[in-house]
Amino acid sequence: MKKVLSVVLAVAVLVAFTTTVSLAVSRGEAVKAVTAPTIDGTIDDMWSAVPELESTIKLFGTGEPATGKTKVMWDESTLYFLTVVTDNEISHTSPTNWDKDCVEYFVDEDNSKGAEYDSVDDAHLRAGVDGDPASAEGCAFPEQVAQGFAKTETGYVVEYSYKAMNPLKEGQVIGFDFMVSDDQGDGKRDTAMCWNEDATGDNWRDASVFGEIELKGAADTKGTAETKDAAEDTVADTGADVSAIYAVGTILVAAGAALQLRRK
Ligand SMILES: [Ca+2]
Ligand SMILES: [Ca+2]
Ligand SMILES: [Ca+2]
Ligand SMILES: [Ca+2]
Repeated sequence: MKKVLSVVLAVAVLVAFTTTVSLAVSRGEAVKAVTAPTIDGTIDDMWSAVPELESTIKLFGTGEPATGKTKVMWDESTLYFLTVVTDNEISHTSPTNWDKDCVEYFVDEDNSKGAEYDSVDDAHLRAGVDGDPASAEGCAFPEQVAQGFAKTETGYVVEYSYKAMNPLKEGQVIGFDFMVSDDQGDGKRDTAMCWNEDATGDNWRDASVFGEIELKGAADTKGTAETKDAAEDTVADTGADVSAIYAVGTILVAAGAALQLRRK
């Protein structure tokens, strides 16, 4: 009986471990830009070497949301974002920024994860659509940002640059998230989709809920081999996959414990 009890306890501890160790912060990679992309809404060739981050986390809303895929590049002074959005109706009729179609970027350069924006290097950046001006909080504006926009058959493309508050360097991990908001035309936001698994809807005021991206070196000039690895790493690094690995590990250990019990 004692043995049964200790095995049950061991399994319970492992299950608890699995739950608490789940790493829900999304992690991705940015590629160093050898030359700066042109911020005009036309996708430069160099973007093809950058892994995608997808907005899979629905913060609120019902129905089919607008979704986006974002790529990040960087150099010593600047972060560059490219977001390809699927949105069947472009709308920026509302007088309030957050009720319009838009892409928002959230940056915490030193990844300090403050529960409030730190007034040092945290920024909330908003790219408007179809001539709607960009806006930004937590940084100087408009000197630090530039925005390009283009409509596509399935939505739109945003290209965006943000001049960093401090010099950026390879290997640096910055706090980051992006959000795609969608209005279907009545001037009220319908859905919002984020990249970071831990997103709470507070990313406009709380830098502790951002994901993380690592500033990697320039892409392999010969082709996509290095890029492919980077993309696979990005997927492997998400919290969901880490949780899955721990869950499988727990099942294996629990199965081992049961076997041990049967043997005794
Ligand atoms: Ca461009
Ligand atoms: Ca829309
Ligand atoms: Ca910070
Ligand atoms: Ca609406």
